[in-house]
Amino acid sequence: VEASIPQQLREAWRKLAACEFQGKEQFQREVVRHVETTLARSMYNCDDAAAYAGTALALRDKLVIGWNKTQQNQTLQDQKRVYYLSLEFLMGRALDNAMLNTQVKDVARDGIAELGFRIEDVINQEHDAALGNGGLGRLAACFLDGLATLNYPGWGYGLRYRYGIFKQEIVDGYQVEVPDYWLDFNPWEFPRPDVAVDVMFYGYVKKDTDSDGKTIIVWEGGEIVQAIAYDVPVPGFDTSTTNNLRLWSSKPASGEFDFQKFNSGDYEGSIRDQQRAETISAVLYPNDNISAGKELRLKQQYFWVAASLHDIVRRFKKTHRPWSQFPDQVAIQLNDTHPTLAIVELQRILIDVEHIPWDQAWEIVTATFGYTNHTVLPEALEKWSVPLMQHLLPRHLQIIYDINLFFLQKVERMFPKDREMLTRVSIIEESQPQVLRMAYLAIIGSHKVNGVAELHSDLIKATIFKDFVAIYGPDKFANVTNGITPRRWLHQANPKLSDLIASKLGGYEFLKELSQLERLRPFIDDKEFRREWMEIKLSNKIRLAKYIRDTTGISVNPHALFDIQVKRIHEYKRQQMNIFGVIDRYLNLKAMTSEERKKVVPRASIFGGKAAPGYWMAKTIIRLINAVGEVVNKDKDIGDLLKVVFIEDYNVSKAELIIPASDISEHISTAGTEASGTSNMKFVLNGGLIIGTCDGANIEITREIGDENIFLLGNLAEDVEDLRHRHRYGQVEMDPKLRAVCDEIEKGTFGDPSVYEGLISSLTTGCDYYLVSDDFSSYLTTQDLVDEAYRDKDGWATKCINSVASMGFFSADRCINEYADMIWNVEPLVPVK
Ligand code: OAK
Repeated sequence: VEASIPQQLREAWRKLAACEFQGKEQFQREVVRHVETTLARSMYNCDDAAAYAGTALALRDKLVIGWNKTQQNQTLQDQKRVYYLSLEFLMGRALDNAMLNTQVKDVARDGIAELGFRIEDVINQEHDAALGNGGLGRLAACFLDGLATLNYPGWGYGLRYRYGIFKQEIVDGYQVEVPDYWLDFNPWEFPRPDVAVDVMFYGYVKKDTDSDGKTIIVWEGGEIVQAIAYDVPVPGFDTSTTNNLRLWSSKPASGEFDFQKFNSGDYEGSIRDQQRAETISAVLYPNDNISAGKELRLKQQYFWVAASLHDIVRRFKKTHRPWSQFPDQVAIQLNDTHPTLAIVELQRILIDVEHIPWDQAWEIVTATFGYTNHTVLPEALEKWSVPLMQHLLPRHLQIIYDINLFFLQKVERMFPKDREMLTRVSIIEESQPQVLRMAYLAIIGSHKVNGVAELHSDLIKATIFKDFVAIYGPDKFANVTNGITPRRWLHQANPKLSDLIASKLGGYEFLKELSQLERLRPFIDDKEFRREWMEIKLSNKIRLAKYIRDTTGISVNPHALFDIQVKRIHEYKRQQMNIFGVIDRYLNLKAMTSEERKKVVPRASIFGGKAAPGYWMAKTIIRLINAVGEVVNKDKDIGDLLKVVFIEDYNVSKAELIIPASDISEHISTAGTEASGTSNMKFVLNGGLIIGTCDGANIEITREIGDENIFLLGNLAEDVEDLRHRHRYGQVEMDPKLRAVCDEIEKGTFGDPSVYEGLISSLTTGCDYYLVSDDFSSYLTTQDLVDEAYRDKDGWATKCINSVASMGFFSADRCINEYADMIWNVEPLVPVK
């Protein structure tokens, strides 16, 4: 490489190499240096924000040293790397995580205290990196942590949105969206202006002949946008390995910014062109489990995929290996279908640019990619219009046609008499206009397809991808049950519990080998241990109650049973069933005598979550939760017996506050709809119990912790089809208690009932697609069992501790190892000191 320093000068460099701070004093020196020089502030104007900036910059320097070494080592070792392509990375805050993973938090706490600041206040200054919607984006973030911790050479590739997921404000009970401009001060990213890739859109395709007289295909004449890399260091826990998350930002390609217009005084025209380019990476689409189908979204997808593949191919070509070895050097995982065009783009590069014969190229492509499906909801399955693809990416559409043709020929050979099969499995759906089924393309272009929990993986094989199992055989389909990083979701979110566990297990080894939690079991009868355990839970509840009081004015008794449902608002997740249950509870309390009320277990029903801005029904559910809260929380008859809270703007850092405070959390999706769920794992790991349906990972959680430690309810996935059929044919009477709840809403007890007409009619004329009525009585009885169990404080503690001891399986590290063995075929690297 031309930029590298000549051999004879390298000794001088080595002597001068930057080194990490060691100990408190050096840390403090670095913080003060950054405050005084980088920020040009002083002790006379250093507020919490400046203290955060100084601390973050000191930590960043530390990370960069390990990061550089890791990257040099990965290049030197030249082993197979894995690339995780995800349109979403819901990283949350970085400072606390960096301190914990590099194990300098105690030093930093003491050091910053001596400079006049509380570490918690400093940490709270940080803006969440919220480049994601929900489960899929947070999973990507947990996977990056796992990859680094296990020393895998693994990169993330994503988009650097200028605006992450919107901030949610609640105004008069309604959700209002506010843009999340998060890049004002972001010390965790490094712009790489030298890593720039030109990406083309539109244009036309023509046949040409090369110098040897061979026919070649040329795609040209399109609009070019430049992708600039921004790198984010991802430190592993207790290792020097620091991986890279590369996010692409769009800008006009050099020469594209219209100087003609600019010089002729048409500033607006020239700025418009610039903005058009910048718009590509401007904003995250705020839909969770819904595909928007907008042209700009498709542009985002291709822009990101083309830049990432260019980067990966460039890195491979530096090794001068033959192309046949590409899959031995590169594994690419597709996080849902959003990056499916990567399959087409790699095939295009191999055939059009590298002139490799189709079959050989296709073998390389399919050996490289793996595809993870994250949902069976029909509205989330991506389908792009053929005319749109033709316009935006004409060459790619041709290649898709060819992929489809060869695939259908193969299917025809296998099932010669089955015309319907061909229609069913074709990438092209014969609708008006025709659309491309991206999931089918992803399956055809990958060597492995996986679901994210056992039930989900079984369901995709039995339903949406059934034909493909017949075509490829069952071995192409696998399950990798999701996991979570115990570093963020136990150690960082719940330091007291982590410390208590460490005190019993003799250190923090369990954070790297979560199955070690099993060793808690001998302490189950240790009185002092149990007391400390429950005291920690109470202190986490007090912490949350204080936050709720400070932000909403509602006072929640920390001794009440905290019942929490925090996740994206979606009909399939059934927050409506929860709030209907709350209304039923309220009606029961109102009907009781004061003597009867004395026996009631006080409860705080806590909700949080964002609705997609265009998802009217989800917004109505938020409105109802807030309306119920307004009535219940000021009802003198009720007092502490029931409180209803909606926490505004649920995000990763709020999750870290909320999850450790739960007694019970709700995971009550209609069976068969929630692919896995991951917050269910977080809640149990933090010593909370679950009320939930037999859906997603709830089933495996039950298997691990035992069915005596979980409150299961409702119909099974196998019953859903039949129940829906009966609703459609008017054969189901609404559950009487649900009827009573609806009547109460319609009476106007929770304000203008016309607001909730649509919500209620979804249960009646709408055929109750999510089967609220069918599960409602089971839900209520199960909630009664929860109350009953909570009365027995000792029994409850036993359940919680036993559950935590059984959660080892749900570590993201286990997941990453499964992907590495079964799908990626990559090995860890020995980290450099
Ligand atoms: C988002 C957009 C499109 C398709 C799926 C999603 C998504 O977030 N799915 C969620 O993925 C999580 C991680 O695998 C699962 O735990 C959730 O059940 C699933 O809804």
